[in-house]
Formats: sequence, C-alpha cells, structure tokens
Amino acid sequence: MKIIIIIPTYNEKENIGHLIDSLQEEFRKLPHNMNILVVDDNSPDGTAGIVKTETKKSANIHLITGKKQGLGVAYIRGMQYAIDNLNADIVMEMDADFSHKPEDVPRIIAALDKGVNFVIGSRYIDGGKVPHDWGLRRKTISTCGNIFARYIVGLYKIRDCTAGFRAIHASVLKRINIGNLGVKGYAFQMTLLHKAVAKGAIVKEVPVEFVDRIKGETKLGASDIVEFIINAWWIRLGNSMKFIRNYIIFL
Ligand SMILES: Nc1nc2c(ncn2[C@@H]2O[C@H](COP(=O)(O)OP(=O)(O)OP(=O)(O)O)[C@@H](O)[C@H]2O)c(=O)[nH]1
Ligand SMILES: [Mg+2]
Repeated sequence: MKIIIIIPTYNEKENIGHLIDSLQEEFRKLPHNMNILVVDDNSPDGTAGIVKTETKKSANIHLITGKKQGLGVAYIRGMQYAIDNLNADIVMEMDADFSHKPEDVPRIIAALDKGVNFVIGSRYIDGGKVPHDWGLRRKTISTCGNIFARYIVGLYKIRDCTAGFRAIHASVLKRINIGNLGVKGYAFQMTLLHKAVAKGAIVKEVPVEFVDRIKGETKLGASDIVEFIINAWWIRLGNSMKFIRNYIIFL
C-alpha cells in the first residue's frame, strides 16, 4: 500500500527537519510504501529549503510549494497531488509542529481495517488527551469547534471533528469533489469529514495525545474561526434544505 503523509507548513523551519527524521524512523517498522508530502506556502523562514535538501537525500520525501491561502487550500492541493501524481492508496494528515506524535502513525494506519476508511486520531475519546495547561482561548476554540461540528453540522457520533491527524482511503477522497469544498482555512477538517460521512465513509476514532508545540508559532487566526462558524451554519442550511426536499418528494 502506498501511503502519503501530507504535512502543511508555514514557518516551521525549527520543526520540519526533525519531524521528517522521526517519521523515517517510524516508517522502518511498517510494511507499507511510506511517503511524506510537505505542502509549504513559500514560508519566509526558509522551511521549503530544508525539505528540498531532504528530497535529495530520500526518494520518499516530496515537496510542493504555493501561495499562502490557508490550511484548507494547502491540504486540498496536497491531496490532489498525492492522488494524481503520487498514486496514493491512503492519504494521512499531520501537523508539522510535533503536536501529533510520530509514534502514533502506525496505530492510526492499523485502524484502517474491517471496512474502516477514515481514521481520526482523536483527543476527545477515552485515552485521548489535550495539554492540561491549554489556555482558555485554545480550550474554547477546540471545544466550541467540536460542539458546532457535532450539533450544528450533525456529526453527532464523532467526538473529534476538528482533528488534523487522520488517515483516509484515497477512494473516499475520489468520491468527493475536494476541489469544490469551498473552504480555505481550518474549517477544512470539519467540512471534509462531513462530506466523507455523507458519501458513506466508515469512520473510526483512535485515542491520541495532542502535545503543545514547543517551537514556532500557531497559525490559527480569527479569520479561520469566522469561516468555521459561517461554514457550519451553511452546511446546516444545506442539510435542512435536503431534508425538506426529500420530505416534499415523499409527500
Ligand atoms: N501550507 C500551509 N500550512 C499551514 C497554514 N496554516 C497552518 N499551517 C500548518 O498547519 C499545521 C497546523 O497549524 P498550527 O498553527 O500548528 O495550528 P494548531 O495546531 O491548530 O494550533 P496550535 O495548537 O496553537 O499549534 C502546521 O503544520 C502549520 O505549519 C497555511 O496557511 N498554509
Ligand atoms: Mg499546532
């Protein structure tokens, strides 16, 4: 199986080299064809230069660069490239800042069995953890994001709808027009999950501990929060319209 871990980066020069090394260590334990695709948005700190050096050393490291338009746009570009150019069977999402532990990668991949085609590294099921010293702002954003996704969008059964540590079968992504999700920022995670579930994806959550970044800065901004809220209500409206249409046809 060919697995592509997509890592979006913006100013992650202090993390990306170490993360690639740690992942390569994990890959040695796996029977799959493991690859990394870094999607860098022309980071001014020179992140892409570090990755370019890695691509020359190892054939399983890939890099694409582009204009900064948000986390979601970077993921969409990466997923399309992984499917069209790298022939991915499975695509993974992972942050560059070590918030997602490289040693959890084999467990997330192993959960893709018995028909499961969408695995979430979940902070909010038994065994999952968020940093105990998260500030009020960070805690509120994460908690409210999941409340919105579960109760406004309707993903009731899923506990961590905003996680960015996931493994998805390429077949699921091919069923979705990912170029047409209509989101630019962090709303991507919840929107893709909603679309995948609507297209029949079988989702499983596995517990992970989310670790606070030590190096570099967060990129989560106010525009991401606004887009997330608008998008959640927009999906809710779409769901209601679909329900009304089906009800009228039934009558
Ligand atoms: N290419 C690209 N990557 C991005 C963009 N925004 C964020 N990222 C990357 O996406 C990942 C998640 O971003 P973070 O800033 O760590 O967001 P977060 O984990 O929700 O927030 P913290 O817990 O505060 O770190 C990191 O690898 C970032 O470098 C973007 O606009 N373009
Ligand atoms: Mg982070």
